[in-house]
Amino acid sequence: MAATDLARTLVSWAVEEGFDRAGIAPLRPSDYAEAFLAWLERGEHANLGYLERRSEERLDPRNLFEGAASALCVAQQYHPAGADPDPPDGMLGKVARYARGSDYHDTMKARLLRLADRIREAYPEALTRAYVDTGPVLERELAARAGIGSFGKNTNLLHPEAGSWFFLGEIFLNLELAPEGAAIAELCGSCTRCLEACPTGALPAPYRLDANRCISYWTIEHRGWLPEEARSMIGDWLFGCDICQEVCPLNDGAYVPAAAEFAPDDRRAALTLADLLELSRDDYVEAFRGSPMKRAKLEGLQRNAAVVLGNLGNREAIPVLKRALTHPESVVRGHAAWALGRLGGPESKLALVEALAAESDGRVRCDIEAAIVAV
Ligand code: B12
Repeated sequence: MAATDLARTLVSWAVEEGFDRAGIAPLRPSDYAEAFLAWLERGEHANLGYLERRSEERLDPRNLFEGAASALCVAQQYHPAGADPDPPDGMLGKVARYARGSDYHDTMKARLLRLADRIREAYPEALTRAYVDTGPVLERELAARAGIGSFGKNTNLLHPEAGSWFFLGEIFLNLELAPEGAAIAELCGSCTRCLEACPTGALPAPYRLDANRCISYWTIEHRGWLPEEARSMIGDWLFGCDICQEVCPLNDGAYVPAAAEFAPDDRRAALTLADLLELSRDDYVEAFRGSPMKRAKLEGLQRNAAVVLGNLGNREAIPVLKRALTHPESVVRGHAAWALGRLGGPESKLALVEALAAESDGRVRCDIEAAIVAV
């Protein structure tokens, strides 16, 4: 079959498999290698050390395996029409839209693997490798080349009708395929809304994100203690952040229907920050089964919940934060102390003084002492 017909066939199979859009990117070295290496050099990847590794594949995907020649790139919409964008404040933290339903890593990977099976059955000479998120590849650049979107100034890939509420994945193939999917022209024009709206200055320049200042990075990827500055930075975000996407004019009304699996899960939508702080491991396993929020682990979510309660300033949270001062995880105790310091008042102070007397972990003691000074 000619390279063009084959490319069209694979794209149509991807859509049949349930992906919203697909295109073909012939493999070649990255056009943005210099920008990527400069980003690493500036340390704007924060503690995401894995991005420093496997550059020969990331910057030239032909090195992924012998004969790798093309990528079948796919997009999957995740913002379901009618989903409540902002939970009411008080005792609820915000969860990025992508993380309210099932884990896209699992559901998209299953679709990609079925698609890869179909390709290999029809073309036994085909070698395939499927990735969603976790491969050593610059997925946005490949998808841009496959006509799935174009880079926005917030670094997200944008589509004129679908905005940026979509995930990316791809199957790398040893088949020579013609490019399929016309490149989408630059869409931002003179707009700089995302750069201005980011409350933490994580977008210091167009097409450049500094993870050290990104709420999404701190709430999802950072393990252990949050530095003092990051605690106030995360505001009311429990997991992830959508601010740079919410303000994008292309996302205004861009509610392309999403697969049902990404609808908010009732088991989690009802959990208040207080519920989360006191969730047992068994209940966590049950409520977060199949959720992308598991990436932060239970103690990470509880750490974030304590911090958000401190940032929300709702004094009704004092009792639950007091109980969290005896939490088995030191990171949760330390952040609960910080939150009590933020909420202030004599009840918080007394609890902190009592906790200090009983606490033996040096790091938690530091947090309690600082909180006592702050109350
Ligand atoms: C590390 C990572 C993060 C990090 C760092 C983000 C970042 N911008 O790099 C953190 C944890 C902060 C993060 C957050 C989010 N992420 Co993320 N993340 C990734 C991951 C694993 C690697 C990204 C990477 O390589 N970054 C390095 C930077 C330098 O590369 P880049 O983002 O591709 O940027 C390119 C441009 O900057 C371009 N460029 C440079 N200069 C110039 C100049 C011009 C003019 C142009 C046009 C381009 C350009 O070159 C770079 C290299 O290709 C990818 C999956 C993957 N393997 O690609 C998902 C991915 C990018 N993330 C995704 C998502 C959904 C998110 C969040 C929306 C989640 C959330 N709601 O909290 C946020 C969005 C934050 C943001 N504005 O980027 C999706 C994006 C889908 C889309 N429509 O774009 C991806 C593709 C995962 C997936 N499979 O769907 N993420």
